[in-house]
Amino acid sequence: MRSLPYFCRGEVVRGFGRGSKELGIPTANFPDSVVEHLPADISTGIYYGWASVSNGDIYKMVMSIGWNPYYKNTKKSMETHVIHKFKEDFYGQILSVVMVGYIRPERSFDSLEDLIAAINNDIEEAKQKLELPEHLKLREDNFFTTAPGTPSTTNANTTPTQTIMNGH
Ligand code: ADP
Ligand code: RBF
Ligand code: MG
Repeated sequence: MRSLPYFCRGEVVRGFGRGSKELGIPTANFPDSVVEHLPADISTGIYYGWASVSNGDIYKMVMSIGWNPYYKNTKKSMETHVIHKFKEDFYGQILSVVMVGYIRPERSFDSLEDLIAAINNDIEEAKQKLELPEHLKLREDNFFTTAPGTPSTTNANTTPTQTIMNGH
């Protein structure tokens, strides 16, 4: 995938409300505008990388892009699980991510337990891979230090062209 690493940011919107949080794996969903801007060579599937909320700390993340075959969604989504325990929800805030590597395609599972086990494996793989020097380097990218905060009508920084961006 030529487009990796892929940098993007956008507002955190409400997702399918399936209670992923109750399963211990909340996923912050990006709006359609961000999903629609993905380059053609970023295929659906599971990715790992770095993420930060507003101008906060940078954490490891795993992301699922696609139609969630287990749930047979009709809408393509891009959902990020940040590998960190947050005290509060952050709907409406700007999530900045850099996708650095691909883990696997999306697939269906026989049970919810199997889906959760697969996601937990993805998290372990992400934690390991992100320790590689080439990946640790991206954590230091200026992209994160210049992240805009909460969207506001008076802040020119949060116009769509700047909240949605690609590092290439
Ligand atoms: P939804 O269906 O609205 O996406 P989820 O159950 O997936 O609901 O929960 C996602 C929300 O949980 C995020 O939008 C965010 O506000 C919050 N959240 C709390 N901790 C995390 C985390 N570690 N990673 C992602 N989102 C988190
Ligand atoms: N959904 C699927 O249907 N198939 C998958 O293979 C799949 N893999 C995922 C991997 C990760 C790392 C994450 C964060 C989500 C994944 N999902 C997948 C999406 C999942 O179904 C969604 O977040 C649910 O809302 C969890 O209950
Ligand atoms: Mg979600």
